[in-house]
Amino acid sequence: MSKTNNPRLPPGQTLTEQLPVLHIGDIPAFDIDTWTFRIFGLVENEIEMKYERFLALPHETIIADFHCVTTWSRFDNVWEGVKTGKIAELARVKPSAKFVMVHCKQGYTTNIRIEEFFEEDVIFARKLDGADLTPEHGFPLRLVVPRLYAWKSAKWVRAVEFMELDSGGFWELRGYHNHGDPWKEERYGTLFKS
Ligand SMILES: Nc1nc2c(c(=O)[nH]1)N[C@H]1C(S)=C(S)[C@@H](COP(=O)(O)O)O[C@H]1N2
Ligand SMILES: [Mo]
Repeated sequence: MSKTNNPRLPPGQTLTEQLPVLHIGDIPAFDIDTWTFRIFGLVENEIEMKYERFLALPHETIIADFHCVTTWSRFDNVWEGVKTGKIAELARVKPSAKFVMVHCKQGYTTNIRIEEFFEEDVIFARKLDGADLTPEHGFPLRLVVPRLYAWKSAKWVRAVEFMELDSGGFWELRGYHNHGDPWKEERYGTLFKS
């Protein structure tokens, strides 16, 4: 790890070369027969797809920096997968939807504002730096939201829920900031502030 004056490094962050592994709980096993990806809530067309169908969706690649609230950042991660806009097309999100809740195997959740969920660089990633995600980095599928702290980049994603009202995810309910913009150092929320 090294400190730099790199303008790409948000305040309080330190650059790391290797992508660290960080999560709560055990790494879930992947079973292609039981794995499903579900889109529900405020949508016209609720979807539950199997892995083969997800693989057949058009894939794209983004290159983005990754900033964890515990102060490490890794630059130029190459993520390949399906952009959130494609998912919305299939599900036909209702105009009343203003927030999403991302649900993972093992119960981890995180909430995101809908306009930020649909930014151009937000992707359900299957690959990192040209190789399939490893189990510890979220195989077979993780969300990547590069403009927010990495706790919003949920690993082992299984469902996305479209909601009208905001609701806290796992870390958002435990003191992390509800929004999490690394450039504004939105690290901790109001729950534990005096
Ligand atoms: N399902 C799940 N996703 C998660 C987490 C978690 O605990 N469970 N931790 C988050 C946090 S805090 C970070 S920093 C990133 C780390 O991703 P990495 O382990 O691939 O570096 O995953 C995020 N996604
Ligand atoms: Mo993190």
